[in-house]
Amino acid sequence: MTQKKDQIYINSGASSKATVGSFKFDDRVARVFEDMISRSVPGYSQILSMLPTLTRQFQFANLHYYDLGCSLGAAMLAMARGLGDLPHTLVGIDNSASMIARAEANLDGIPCELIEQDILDAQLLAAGMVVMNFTLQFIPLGQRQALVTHIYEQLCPGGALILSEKIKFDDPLTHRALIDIHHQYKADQGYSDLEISQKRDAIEDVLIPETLESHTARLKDAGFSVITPWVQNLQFVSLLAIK
Ligand code: GEK
Repeated sequence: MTQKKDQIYINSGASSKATVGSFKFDDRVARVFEDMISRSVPGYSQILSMLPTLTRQFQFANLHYYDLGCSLGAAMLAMARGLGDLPHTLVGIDNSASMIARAEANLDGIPCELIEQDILDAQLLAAGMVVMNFTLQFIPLGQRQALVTHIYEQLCPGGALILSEKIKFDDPLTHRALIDIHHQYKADQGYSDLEISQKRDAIEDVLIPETLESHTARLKDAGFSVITPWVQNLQFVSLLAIK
């Protein structure tokens, strides 16, 4: 993949919340997304590096392996590595045309399907594993349970959902402490204070985090029998849910 530097909020020219505008997964973002997510989400590369191992653990022949909100296809590449020679259908879905176009180039030569579609409209087929790596957080709150339940219904017994999310904390001191450390992390990655605050303003209406307890309760309601965080780095958590 190509690594172009995220300078979106250096060049935005905006000086206030009203002028920053809402965050969109458009071509400007897709072009720099790899750099943006790795400098913004501590633990992102750790999750990707473990995905081949997790995928090997949930191998079921002739089933679908989904990446919902696949962006540039990074998780699909990792899943393909884990699937090896197993007969399977690897599917990535994203509603950003720019992301899908770039994912197609990144996954050139890997047998898979890439679909430009809202994951809320997706009719999933029988699946061995579903990855939602930092995507559910962009789905309206009222539609999250139906989506997670649909995933559960399409997974085979023993199949897994890997759900990575930015979470919030009920305790205001914990919440504040982790936000402050995360801002320090972004500053350490080279983002200026202005870039950090403009990105926060742009994304706050579109990325709606929930507590770990809410995610766990939703997965339980869907029917998952094993539900456990397997990675946490600050407020970025990945959950393993097994049917
Ligand atoms: C990775 N998983 O690199 N339907 C389809 N796609 C959507 C929807 C929707 N309703 N809403 C948002 N997206 C990736 C990273 S990024 C995470 C995922 C982030 C897509 C959106 O277009 C974007 O590509 C992705 O979900 C979220 O492992 O930016 O924090």
